[in-house]
Amino acid sequence: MLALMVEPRHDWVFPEPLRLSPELRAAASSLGLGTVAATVLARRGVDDVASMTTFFAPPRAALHDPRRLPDATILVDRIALARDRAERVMVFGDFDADGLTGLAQLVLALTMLGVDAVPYVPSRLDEGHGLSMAAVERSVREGISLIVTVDTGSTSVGEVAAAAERGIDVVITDHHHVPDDRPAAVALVNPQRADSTYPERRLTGSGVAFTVARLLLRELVDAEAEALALADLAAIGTVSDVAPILGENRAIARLGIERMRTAPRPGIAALLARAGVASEGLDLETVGFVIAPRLNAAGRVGEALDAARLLLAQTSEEAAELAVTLESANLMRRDLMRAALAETRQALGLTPPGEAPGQLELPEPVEESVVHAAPAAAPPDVSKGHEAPVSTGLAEVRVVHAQADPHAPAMLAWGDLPVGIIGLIAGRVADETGRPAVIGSDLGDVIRASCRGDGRLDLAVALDACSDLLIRHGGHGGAAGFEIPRARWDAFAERFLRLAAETAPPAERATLPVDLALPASMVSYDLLRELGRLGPFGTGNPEPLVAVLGLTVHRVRAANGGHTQLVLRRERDVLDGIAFGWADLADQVSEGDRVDVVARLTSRAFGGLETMQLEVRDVSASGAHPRAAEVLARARERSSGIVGPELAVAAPGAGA
Ligand SMILES: [Mn+2]
Repeated sequence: MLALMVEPRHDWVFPEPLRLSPELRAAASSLGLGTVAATVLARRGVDDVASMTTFFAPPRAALHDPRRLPDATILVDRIALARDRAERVMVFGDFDADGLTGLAQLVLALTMLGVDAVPYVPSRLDEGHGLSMAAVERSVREGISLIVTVDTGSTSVGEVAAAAERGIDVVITDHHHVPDDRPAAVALVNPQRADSTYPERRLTGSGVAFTVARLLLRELVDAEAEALALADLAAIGTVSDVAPILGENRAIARLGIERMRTAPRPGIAALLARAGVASEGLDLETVGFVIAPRLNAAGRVGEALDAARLLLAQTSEEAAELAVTLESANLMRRDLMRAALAETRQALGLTPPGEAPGQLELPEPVEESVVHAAPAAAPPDVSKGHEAPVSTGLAEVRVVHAQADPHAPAMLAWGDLPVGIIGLIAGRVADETGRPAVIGSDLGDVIRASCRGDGRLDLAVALDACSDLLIRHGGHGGAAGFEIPRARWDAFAERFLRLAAETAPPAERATLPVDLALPASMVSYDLLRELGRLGPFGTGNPEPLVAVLGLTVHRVRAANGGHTQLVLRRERDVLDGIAFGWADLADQVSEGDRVDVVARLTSRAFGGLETMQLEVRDVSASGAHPRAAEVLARARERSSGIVGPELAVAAPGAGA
């Protein structure tokens, strides 16, 4: 008799049964893909023969014609002119990983064209987002007559005008929202333009830069293949900006991974070596957890130009030196985050969460800036005058003011927190509490704040409703930012809390969408391999989660590093399982318990043997899910031939 039953940590959401058309099943089969994997793919929108064929075709086939970019012809002509006139050209890239990798691509492409390209990365603390006046002034001093922006500039009306007054042309390449009042740039290359006919609107700044590089090298020297070798950089920016890895972004990711695995450029090789990661098995998770945070860290602690130099490095000696700088920037950023987060948690009255040592760091959330998203461009010098020394010394991290109620409908705090990490802190607090979080950095008379949502309160709407209190604001439903006079913070907090309280209360348990639900007997190496073909996995195309039903705990033990190791028995054999960062699990299940698990299927090579492992995300008593019986019954009917496999929630991985 079971005294205690293990409680799942999430509400599992099983997929609805899906019937694949005979054509789609035939297409999948001819691609060597079974019905189960094809069903997962179809649920992700790859549900007709053409898109499935493209999905598995060589990635180059999914790249669009770069001449369809808005202002493509003007751009090509202006760069040709710069080359013919031997002009100096500044490539102005934003300071995050997307901007830096985009900048590196355009500097490399222009250099290949014989253009004198000067990289410029603005200071996050002093210059903020957008083309900066400091860059315009430097162009004047250094005889630069053309500025090409990357990942920024679509709202830089004043700066572009100021550049024009000084005889400097500006070409903008960007992927951010384009306001009605556009800057008067020579070209505005942005697939987000209302009149853009470019087929892919989800490119990031580095994706646009990649497409621009393809355009220039193809039109001016007929060497588009050279541009394809820049895909590693475009892939890093794409992952870092949390763009969906679908469509052209998926093609970029595939090309980029291939490049980084087989022939990483010196900077990437050095960065991976410093981090102790081998390039051979690199995937998008490596990019998101190892590469992008290190590039972003450089910007957050004021060393972004070093990150750009690293990406541009031509020798491994130069790269190794710069990788050391970046690694220490990353450590500094990590310490800073840790201290700031601990301080913020305490101020908010939150209990520290169960530490999960050994667990990989969470990926960095998207950084949405005020200026990026501001619907109307704010006057360029709004933030002048309060360039308070945002210290990176740990002693300076201090929360001045917070709602010290852990049950409040929203989490709000501000203090001496570096601007570079407030978005990260807000993201963590929102994740942890399931409530919207607003974290502000004290800039003197003004507080600059980052907000992260809870999936219910629309932050863009909420900030609009507070706009009379704010200096400026912008962003989306899930992530936003603003600036506010310090004196108005309390009024803002009161109104924001009321708005948050009006939205639905948080659900008791978070939901866990499951891609497949199947009896344990159907877990196989074939299934593992087929699901693996749906990668690379990332945002928009996550690694499939499988509900494996009908297992018996054969062995369970707490492992080092706060993990739990399991041996799970099915009919004739056992499956290995590991629950990372879930130490309590060892106390919640006992040998002999009948359980269902949600896991991703992985394999490890061990002494030359491949072993399958279930990376367990959740566990429940077997059969507790309301649809578990239905899944098992359907599988039984199927094996007795009553129901065709296409009707099933899950079907055997037979390709034929
Ligand atoms: Mn970007």
